[in-house]
Formats: sequence, C-alpha cells, structure tokens
Amino acid sequence: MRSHNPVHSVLPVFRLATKLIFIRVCAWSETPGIPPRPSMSMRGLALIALLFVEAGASSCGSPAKGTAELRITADEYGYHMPDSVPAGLVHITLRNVGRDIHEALLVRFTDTIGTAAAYADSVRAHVDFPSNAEDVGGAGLTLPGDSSGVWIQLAAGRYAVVCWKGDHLVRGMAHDLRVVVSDEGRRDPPRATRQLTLMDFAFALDTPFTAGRHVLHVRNIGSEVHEGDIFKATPTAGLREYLAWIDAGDPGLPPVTPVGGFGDLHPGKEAWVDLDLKPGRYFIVCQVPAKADKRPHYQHGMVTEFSIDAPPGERGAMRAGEDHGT
Ligand SMILES: [Cu+2]
Repeated sequence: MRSHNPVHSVLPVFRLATKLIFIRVCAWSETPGIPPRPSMSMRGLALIALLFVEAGASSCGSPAKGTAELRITADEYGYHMPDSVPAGLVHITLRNVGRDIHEALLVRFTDTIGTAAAYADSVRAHVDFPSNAEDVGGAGLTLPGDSSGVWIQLAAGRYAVVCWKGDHLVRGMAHDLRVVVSDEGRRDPPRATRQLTLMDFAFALDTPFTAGRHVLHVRNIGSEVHEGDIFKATPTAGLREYLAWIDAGDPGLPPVTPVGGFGDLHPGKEAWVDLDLKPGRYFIVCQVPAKADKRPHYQHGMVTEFSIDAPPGERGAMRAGEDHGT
C-alpha cells in the first residue's frame, strides 16, 4: 500500500492503484462447512449471545457473533465511521459509496500524541512510514458499490484509518479512531482453515486451497511490512497481465478479479480473511516497497500462483463457465 504514495514512489509504474479487494467476509461461525470450535464452552456461547446483541449484524446479513463491528463508509475523499471501537477482535467492513476505489487501513500510533492529521502531514512531507505508527492491517481497496472486510485484533490505543490509493490520504482520507479498553470484546480468533505466512520475501501457504469458503489466517514473520492481495485469473489474463497493467499505470480496472486481501501488516501482526474460492487460477502479490531498494516485494520474489481444481464431475461445467469471471 505504501507504494500508493504518488509523491515518494521511486518506481511510479509499480504504484499500487491496483488493489481492488472485495472480500466477502462473514463470521467464521456462520461459514458452512466450518464447524463450531469444539472447545466452545457454554460460558463462551453466553458471551457470544450477549455480544451479538451489542455488535449487531455483519455485512453478510448474518452476525459476526461476539465480534465488535467497525463499519466504515468511504467516498471522495473521506470516511464516515465511528470515532471509537472496543478493543479485542474487530470485524472491519469497508463500504465504498464513492466513484473511485478506496481502502481502509489501520495504523496504530506508538506514542501518545499521534493523530490522523499529523500522519497525513507526515505523508505530505514524503514520509512513507511515519516512525510513530505501525500498520496493523485493514480492509483493502474496494470497488465502488462493493464492500470488503477483515478481522484484526485491536489493542486499546490511538489509531488512524487511512487510504493509500493515489493521493487519497493527503486529500483527507485519514480518520482518527480510538480503540477503547473493553472486557466484553471477543478475543479468540476465528477458526482458520488455511495459514498464510508472510516472509522476506515470500508467501507460504500451509495447505493448498480447495474450492469453497475459507478463513485465511495471515501472519507476518518477516522483518518488513508485507501485504497480500489475492487475484483470480480470467481466461485471458493472469499474473503477467496484471503486472503489465501495473506497469501501464493501472488504468481503469485490473484485468483480473480481486478476491481478498488484508492490508499492510507490520512484522508480528496478523489478520483473518474470509474467502469464497471457486475453481480456477489464482495469484497473490505483495507490492510493498522493499526497505533496501524501494522495489516492490514481488520483484524480490514475493508472489505466488496456485490453482484450484474443480471436483471431477464438474470439470466440464467449469470450463464452460470460465468466461463468467468470478
Ligand atoms: Cu512483502
């Protein structure tokens, strides 16, 4: 996301105006095929029931039980959102009601004076990584009319929600958020079906994906900020065409279909992303600029491709339906 910064980018052609993410995020407990955690106690269920009342419904029309819900609406160029959210596991939903693509990344201030306005001033001064802020993930770039979401654990403190697309941040897409101490929030993470580890400079998926819904647990064990966007290839475009589109200045919409992402994660941070994957070809790209040479991480090898086969009886149908995109 940092290479979204149009002022400071060393290689403008690799700017990330490209990260259109429309993740369908639902509560893990609502995900078909994913059984409830066997360790769920009655006390836990009671807590979830209580929090359900407080948290309301998620973007999926079904509640993220027990998970605090942070709903963010974006347009040109700002956010409409609450000023605070309880600490704990937070489900962030970004709804884009604007005409351009937007994202909602969270940065946590490590001092006691950080503000969204000061953060934006730092970016105006060409500081890509203000020293008093760390990236904790968030909702990736979202198409107009779409929603996206992700879960992250938020400790109490001062945060800003920012959009690194183009010059959106300095145009006003930086909003203060206070995460307040709370004993009520859920803290146990969603039950993950896959693990994605971020390293310098590679993605490591623990088990190949199968078709269907997944909760992807992402951890950054590297020393640099990393991100990941997952794209589904079309019959005519894949990784190569996507990178060529970036090289061309990412005009209009990308030639491939974004299916999920989780924003920038500082070393040690984690996030959980719900995915609904269909048979096809996919790839994951990290476009964060490297510390040493500012080249995007994918040029250092931080890109991976994978395929999901259709069940044997459906392969003919899959080929016939491939042109329908997602
Ligand atoms: Cu990376």
